[in-house]
Amino acid sequence: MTVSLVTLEHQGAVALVTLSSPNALNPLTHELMTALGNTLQMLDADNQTRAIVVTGSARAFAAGADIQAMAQMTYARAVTENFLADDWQRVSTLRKPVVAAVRGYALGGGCELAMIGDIVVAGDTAVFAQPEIKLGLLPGAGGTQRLPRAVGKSLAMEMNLTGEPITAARALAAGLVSRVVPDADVVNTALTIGESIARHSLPVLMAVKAATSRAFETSLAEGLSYERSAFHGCFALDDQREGCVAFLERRVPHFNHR
Ligand code: DAK
Repeated sequence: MTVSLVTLEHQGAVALVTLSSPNALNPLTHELMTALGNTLQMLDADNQTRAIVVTGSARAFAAGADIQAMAQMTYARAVTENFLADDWQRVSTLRKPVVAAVRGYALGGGCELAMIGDIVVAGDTAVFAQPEIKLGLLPGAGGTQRLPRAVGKSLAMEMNLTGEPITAARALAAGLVSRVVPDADVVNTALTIGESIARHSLPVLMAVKAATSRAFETSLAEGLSYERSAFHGCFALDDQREGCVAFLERRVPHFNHR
């Protein structure tokens, strides 16, 4: 029997990708990460898709990397096989906007996968943690890098050094998530955000994502320079003219994504 580890649905220009491991905790096995990477890379290349929502089960967005596999791992193999690196590279290099819709546990790699989302929506019972320290490990996919950028040094250090979880309410206050809604509304809220994104011009959406992401990767002067170039570049697009003219004509713009 072939089990589909990832399910894909389309709602207009928004794709909904659901981690569907037989274990509802969605441990991020190599097989699951391969299926997720394949799906996300395909959507990133698909002209009809302008926003991607990633979610898990009602019990867990994901409970982290596969501890079974890590229990067997050696240093030599981790280094020579570049353990986990390729799987994660493929899910973290998307150019289209990604909304993570988190219900239940987002632990370790699950929290890091949520942070790959450009926007994170959480259910009110969601739990975020970087519990790797309890396994004799440190976070490996952004817990020491994206997390402090999202929540600041003190809370990131507390999470990484204690491994203890934070609630959705605390994640909201810290800036890890953009909204907290009832668990039952998480996916629909993320899809609504996705639809609101997908109304816009695809090349401009990609430019916004790239430029905003720069804010976490470079100096202010470099980031502002990048932003200005990207802004000037918009004047090469039909969609820029259409957007401005539609505003002046008091009508909805019809973007052609070029
Ligand atoms: N991996 C494998 N199996 C897992 C798992 C995981 N992460 N989480 C849970 N399971 C399995 C359990 O072993 C158990 O299996 P059976 O005994 O039934 O065969 C089953 O799922 C149910 O789990 P529990 O019995 O523990 O369920 P509870 O409701 O009592 O607890 C829990 C739920 C989510 C609180 C608990 O299972 C838990 O604490 N899970 C582990 C969470 C964790 O420590 N996650 C961090 C893993 S380290 C990197 C990229 C990524 C990473 C590193 C590097 N690179 C790009 C280099 C990421 C690292 C990590 O995520």
